Parts: sequence; structure tokens; C-alpha cells
Amino acid sequence: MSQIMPPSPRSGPPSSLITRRHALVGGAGLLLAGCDQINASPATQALLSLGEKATRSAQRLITDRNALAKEYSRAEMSPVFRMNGTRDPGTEAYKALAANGFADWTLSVDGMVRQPLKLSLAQLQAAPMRTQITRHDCVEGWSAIGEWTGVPLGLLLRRAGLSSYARYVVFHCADLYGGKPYYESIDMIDAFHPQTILATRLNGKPLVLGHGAPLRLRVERQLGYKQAKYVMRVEAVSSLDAIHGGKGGYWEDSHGYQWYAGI
Ligand SMILES: Nc1nc2c(c(=O)[nH]1)N[C@H]1C(S)=C(S)[C@@H](COP(=O)(O)O)O[C@H]1N2
Ligand SMILES: [Mo]
Repeated sequence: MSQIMPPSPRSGPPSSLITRRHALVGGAGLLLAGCDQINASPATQALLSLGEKATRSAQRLITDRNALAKEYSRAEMSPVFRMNGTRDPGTEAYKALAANGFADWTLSVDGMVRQPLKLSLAQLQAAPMRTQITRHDCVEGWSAIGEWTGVPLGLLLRRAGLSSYARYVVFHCADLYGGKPYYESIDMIDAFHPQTILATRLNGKPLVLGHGAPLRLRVERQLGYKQAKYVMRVEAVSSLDAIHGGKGGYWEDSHGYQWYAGI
């Protein structure tokens, strides 16, 4: 498991590099006739080559984060997909929603968006879907291969008019675990990753209660505990500080699990 900290919007190599490169380009542009002079300066040469190297490594980092998780064939699917954590949120509110097949359930997409959305299950099911057979890895030492079908998260965020200041997407769940609300969060690279979906189906059937009915996150480049079940609300935020314990997720807040659980 690699350790990547939540990026801060105001620091970090990629943004400072871009600023520096723009400053250089701007300077050269202003001094048209003085271009040779700028290029001849050893300090500038060093800065330029350093900038290029750092840009390449930033590029590599981003490329790796966008790589697809392995997808499997139908023949490789696990005969039984285990359940873990909450198997039924059991709250009065959830029981009422489950009692009529989630006909009154809605997903909220809100926070730093231009147009907050409230979507029924029927509306979500009518959206373009992606199906993928992937392996789920739980830190407790088990894996299962299953076929997930759902709406790409990026599609919903675009439709809601995501603010360019949003840095994270928070998933608020219907269940309490150990008495605390279960929640999780991811950054924008994972939010717009093509395999990041809000799944309504497992192995061709609507999600059963134990797997997070009616809607759960699949973020395939990360471990099991990031795969939030019973998602009720998707919130775009610029910082995780004010959300529950401030560490970006239930396990992160209460058990010191890493926020970035990349596999
Ligand atoms: N809301 C919610 N999401 C959750 C959990 C949970 O307890 N509550 N458990 C997590 C853990 S540790 C794992 S391994 C997976 C298990 O998903 P499954 O029950 O569909 O196998 O869900 C994750 N998402
Ligand atoms: Mo897990």
C-alpha cells in the first residue's frame, strides 16, 4: 500500500511547477530580444531542466493513478461474494426506505456544485451504466471477484456542475458503524476515474441489503473499506477538515487507516 497524503489545494509540486513555468514563459515573452540572454544564464538552464524532470515525474504519478484496475472474465467470478461490515443499517429511516423497495429513496449530489441534484433510483437506473468485473480486496484478508454495474460518478459530478474549487468527494452512508456514521472520501483523480461508479447491481442483480442497497461506491483502485455501501449523499468539498473526524473516512478517523488505500 503506497502512502499518498490528501493533496493540499495550495501547495504540492504540480501547481508550483506550473506557476514557475508560466512565470518563465511570461518573462521570455516580455524580453523577446533578450531570449539568448535568458537561455545563456546557467541558473535558468538549471531551473529549466529541473522543471522538466519534475514535470515528467508528476506526469508519471498522474498516469499511474489513472491506470485501470484489472478486469476479469465471467469464468473468474467468485461463486459467493462475501459481505463485511454493516449488513443492514437497521435505522428507522432506512427500514422505511427498504420496505417499499427504495421507491422513495433519493441520492443527493450537493456541496460545491452549481446545480445540486436529487435523483431517484429510477432516474439513476436510466442513466448510462458501466459494467466491470473486478476484484475486491479487504484488509481483513479476503478477496472476491464480482461484476458491478453502475453510473460513472464523473457523469453525475459533471451534470451537477462541479466547482473547480472542489478537491474531494465525500460519500455519506445510511449506516452507523460502532455508533458513528460511516462515510468515505476520494480525490478528483479517483472521482473521475473511468471505473469509479455508483453501483446499483452486483452480478447482474439489484444490490441486496448486505452489499449496500440500493447504491454503493466502487472505486476499483482502492481497498475494501473505501467501497462505501448505502450511499445517501455525495458531497463535493474543498477540504475534509470539517467532515466528522476530519481524516476523510470512518476507518481513517477511528482506527488510523490510511486515507489513500491504493492497490
Ligand atoms: N456503509 C458502509 N460501507 C462499507 C462498510 C460498512 O460497514 N458500512 N464496510 C466496508 C468494508 S471493510 C468492506 S470490505 C466492504 C464490504 O463490502 P461487501 O459487504 O459488499 O462485501 O464494504 C465497505 N463499505
Ligand atoms: Mo474491508
